[in-house]
Amino acid sequence: MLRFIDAGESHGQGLCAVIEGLPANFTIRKELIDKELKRRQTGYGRGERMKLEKDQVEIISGLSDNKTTGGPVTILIQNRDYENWKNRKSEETFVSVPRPGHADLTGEFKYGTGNLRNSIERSSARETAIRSAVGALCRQILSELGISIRSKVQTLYGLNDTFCDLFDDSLYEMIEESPMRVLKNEESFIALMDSARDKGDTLGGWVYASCEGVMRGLGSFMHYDRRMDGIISGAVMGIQGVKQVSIGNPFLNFTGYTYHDGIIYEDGKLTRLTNHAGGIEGGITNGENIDVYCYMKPIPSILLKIPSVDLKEKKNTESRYERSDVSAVVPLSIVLENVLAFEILKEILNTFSRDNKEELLAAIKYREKRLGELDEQIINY
Ligand code: EPS
Repeated sequence: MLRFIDAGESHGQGLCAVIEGLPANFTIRKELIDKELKRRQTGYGRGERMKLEKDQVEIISGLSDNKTTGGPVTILIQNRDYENWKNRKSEETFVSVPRPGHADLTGEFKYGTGNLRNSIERSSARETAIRSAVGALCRQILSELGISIRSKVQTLYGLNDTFCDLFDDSLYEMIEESPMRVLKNEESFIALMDSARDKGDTLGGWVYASCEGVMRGLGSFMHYDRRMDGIISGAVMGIQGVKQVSIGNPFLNFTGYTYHDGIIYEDGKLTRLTNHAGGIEGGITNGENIDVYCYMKPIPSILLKIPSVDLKEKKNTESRYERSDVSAVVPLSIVLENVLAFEILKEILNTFSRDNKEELLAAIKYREKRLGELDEQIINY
């Protein structure tokens, strides 16, 4: 079983994760993890914090000669902003007015530490740095299995970008170069972001990720908690600020006739005419790309005032501003890719539980051979 646990606060010393259950003998390159961390930090709509941080990972266990040993891999990311926070007195960081929409108030209901700062620190989306690093490690293994994951921003507030095939390299190059991770309308997206910032407001939006090369047969309908769509959407909902998840494009209207993806037999293979199901049917991957869309709400740290309460003074007041981003849809796109990488690798290892690379590759090949034979038998069916 592949699992990880992470720890760390937004302005504490750093973030760390221990990843357990990785098969041995896969090469892991630190620079590829750092590259993902950099992708997550860049993009339009970020606030002042990203000018301070230069996220890089330290790997302190579980590798030998850059290869997994099968032991737990421990990774660390330092918070540079810690230097600015470590000597702050508790009166300076004390918070008693919750921001509506943030975890400030619900965290206090639950943990009752008497200082909202404690909930703010751990609930912060800063944690997505370490979660992305975990996924970035996993996607190096996925890449050896022929699986790749790409993403883009699909909407910002009411503004839509065009739909496209993320595995069209020339289009994807344009998305990777765009500070909004969009294909068209980049100027309108930037103008919308600027106008929200000028008004002291924030914006939400949809991002889209697609996973190519995922083998048939991951997940199961045998029990509700083994369904691949449930597993993926649960993990994606676990990203800070995410409020909706869809497997397959949620923006299109269908009837049964137009939705369901016709099955055809072509070039010795079973394939689909379309992929409206987003690569999952009956909770099991069908070999088409896994398409995931998710919506992030507008960030709750806004300059505009929203009614709130001073819990210490016990009186009505207005929400308090905390430095933040205008929108995190661009980093969400990268976080989504990496969260998907972990979940897909986890399900591969649930399906083909093996302790080292060679045995894992052989098990996958065996399944593919059997499915290849199944494809062939259809001719004589
Ligand atoms: C966040 C608030 C901001 C973001 C942060 C998430 O941080 P700060 O409070 O230090 O300005 O920049 O995101 C990150 C630090 C990051 O690495 O993504 C929040 O409240 O969730």
